[in-house]
Amino acid sequence: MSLPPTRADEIKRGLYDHTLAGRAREVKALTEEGIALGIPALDLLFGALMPALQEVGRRFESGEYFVPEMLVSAKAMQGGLALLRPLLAESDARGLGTVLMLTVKGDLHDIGKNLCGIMLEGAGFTVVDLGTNVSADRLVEAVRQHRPVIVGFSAFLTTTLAMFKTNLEALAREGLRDTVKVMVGGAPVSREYADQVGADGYAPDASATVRLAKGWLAARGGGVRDAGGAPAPAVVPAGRP
Ligand code: B12
Repeated sequence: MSLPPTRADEIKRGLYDHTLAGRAREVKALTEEGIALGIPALDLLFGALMPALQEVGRRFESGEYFVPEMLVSAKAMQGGLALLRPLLAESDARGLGTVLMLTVKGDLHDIGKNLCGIMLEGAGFTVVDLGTNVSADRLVEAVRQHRPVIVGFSAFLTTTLAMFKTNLEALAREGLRDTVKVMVGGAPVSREYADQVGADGYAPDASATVRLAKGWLAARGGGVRDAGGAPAPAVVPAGRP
């Protein structure tokens, strides 16, 4: 005999369905209710919002959904994510250093990057988010300005993956490559591809991103500098997560 669904189950089911249908108002209301009821933010995210977006991707691939459907679903999901953000990023510490995050030029996908940013903030990093469609010139300028310890490139299109290499080359040309660790990610990215373009690390999801970033700090003795502070210590060779 199965138990009747609890309100928490109904909320998660509703979040999934409404995200899939792109109903932003309903997603916002249910996320608020879920938070008020004490459903863990990670449960709302990984138990409802993310699976819905995965299903959107599946439907797009099979021709059931087109760009407009994908867009309204993504917007609805992001409305929920914005409400969860303060809970996911709750942290007393902010001293681990600055991570610069961006989606590469030509690419507008930012949900995965945003999620990584939120989790990095939660882990104690200061995150500077440059947004989407970021050129190599803008990256170089931002590295000079913010002096991050880590830079993260996100790409979701096979056609924009090549920008990882463009960005890495720009950093090298400007003498900045050895001042930062570079991590890459996004749906079509693999560890092999990350190695091939010369990134220092790859992570398949936000938790692995945090592990990777923290692992790099640990590997260099936890020593970090403040954003805008003294020059970065030499980059140490890093293992993959
Ligand atoms: C939502 C969505 C959109 C939205 C994006 C809205 C937004 N603000 O992001 C909109 C509607 C704008 C869109 C547009 C397009 N899209 Co789109 N989109 C998607 C969809 C459904 C979901 C992507 C997503 O956000 N997933 C959720 C996140 C959380 O995914 P995730 O991979 O789990 O994220 C984790 C990791 O990737 C990692 N990670 C991510 N970034 C980083 C960065 C670093 C540094 C690290 C370490 C880790 C890391 O951590 C994340 C968190 O855990 C995917 C389908 C899919 N399966 O990916 C298609 C998809 C990516 N899109 C696709 C396509 C084709 C397009 C369009 C070209 C469609 C068109 N004809 O116009 C345009 C391109 C626009 C552009 N120039 O960028 C294809 C790409 C195919 C390919 N191989 O190139 C996909 C795969 C759909 C498909 N199955 O065909 N899209």
